[in-house]
Amino acid sequence: MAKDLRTYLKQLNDAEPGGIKLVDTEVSPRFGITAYAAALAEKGDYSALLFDKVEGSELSCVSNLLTSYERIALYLDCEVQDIPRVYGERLQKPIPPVTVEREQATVKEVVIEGGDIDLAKLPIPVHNSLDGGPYLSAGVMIIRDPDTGLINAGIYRHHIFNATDMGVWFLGAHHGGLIYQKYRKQGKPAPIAIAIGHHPGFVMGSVSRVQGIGGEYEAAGGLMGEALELVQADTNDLLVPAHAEIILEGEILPDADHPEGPFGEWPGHYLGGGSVPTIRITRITHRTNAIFQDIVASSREHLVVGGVPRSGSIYQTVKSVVPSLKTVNVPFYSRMNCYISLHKERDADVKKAAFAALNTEPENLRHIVVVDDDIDVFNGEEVAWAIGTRFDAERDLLVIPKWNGPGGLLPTNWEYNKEGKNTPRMSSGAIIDATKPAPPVVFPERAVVPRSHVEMADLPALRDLGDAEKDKWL
Ligand SMILES: Cc1cc2nc3c(=O)[nH]c(=O)nc-3n(C[C@H](O)[C@H](O)[C@H](O)COP(=O)(O)O)c2cc1C
Ligand SMILES: [Mn+2]
Repeated sequence: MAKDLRTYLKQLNDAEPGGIKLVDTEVSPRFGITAYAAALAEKGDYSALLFDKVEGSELSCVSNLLTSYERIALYLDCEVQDIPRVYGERLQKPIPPVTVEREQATVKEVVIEGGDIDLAKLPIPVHNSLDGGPYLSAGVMIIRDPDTGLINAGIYRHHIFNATDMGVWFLGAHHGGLIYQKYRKQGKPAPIAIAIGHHPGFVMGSVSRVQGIGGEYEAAGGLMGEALELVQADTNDLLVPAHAEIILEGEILPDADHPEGPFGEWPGHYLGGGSVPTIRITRITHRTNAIFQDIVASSREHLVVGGVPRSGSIYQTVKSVVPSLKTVNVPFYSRMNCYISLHKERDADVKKAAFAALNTEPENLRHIVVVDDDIDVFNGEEVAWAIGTRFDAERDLLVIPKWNGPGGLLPTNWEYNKEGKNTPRMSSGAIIDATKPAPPVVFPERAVVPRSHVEMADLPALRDLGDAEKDKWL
């Protein structure tokens, strides 16, 4: 059976019993879905949520699915520490997709066309209090480059305008926007499809940094460990994932720009917006009992889904410059940071590694922290400890003025004033060298209890204080 959202849900349910929670009371798509995730997050609980009854829709909705590194490690079949290496290696071994007949394509089980199309019947949430409306936040938009014929895929936010129309917001040099501009220059509509709900390897393949236009289907195959099955779209010449939960087909209109936003974005503020092109949906196909997949843009899930692919690419480039690299982490709690651990052989290793990382992800990275290989970069406390103990700002801080921007989604890339008019600006990058000096300099040893003795501690024998002890001491 081909891998899809459902095979992953089963894998997760088996590996992490209780990791998927069912909400079978009716919720409103307006804040009702995000309210559950927010209430759980306040308790430090990031369970996946399956909403069975969303007001106004017959479909269910899954949210909060990919909220932890463990859930990524599950489908990559590796340890958390090894995610960047394994992810990078899988991207280096892309697997070409295969095409199946319509009869085999589960996404064609239900077809909605013409006047029956109504986006309000999909459980598309309004996420945060000031959002301008419902947003499709985890749809993978597929578009063909008219010059080369190559198919490109990526996730772009879609503000729902009415029953058939939605916006599309492209950042900077993302291929989706570059391809759309080619159609627009010719005054032609751009045929597109949007896939909603699939295996995490497909979702993350589509947001991986693949060189050149196209290649995301192949990257998805590499991550899934099998060829992605595609099927011919009904209304245009695109090939779309045959086992997505839902496919929207339509076109980006060349001459119907529309205001969009506000929208709570991954840096946790309302960012982006302005006038964007309109997509008109002309057909919907979906599986029986389709599960709509949502990723709350301002939540941990977005940061895991967006950050892990970057860690994979950064691992590959840094490793080629500094072979003694141990691992890297673009942490889910601050995706503008990147933590790199390495076995320092010479002092120059630090800056070589940091610049390689910055150049792999120039859009979002601002702060590179380099630590020694005794520091676990997946543990923010350890990284903070290394900064506190091995970093001297005067000597070990390198500021790179005007590194990011201008504008975009980083709040620091804007100048704010009391009139409320924002002007795009550049903001700086920084390299924080929190490593010990390179050999032969001798630095104090880290204080630890001998490992062999830690392992001898008889933990199962521990018990609470009994009456005898209470009488004795309390
Ligand atoms: C949940 C999620 C939402 C995203 N939203 C947007 C978006 O609104 N606009 C955008 O340009 N990129 C967005 N991205 C990033 C792109 O999908 C990503 O950089 C992708 O690799 C771009 O592919 P492309 O260069 O082929 O267009 C998002 C990523 C994730 C994980
Ligand atoms: Mn691309």
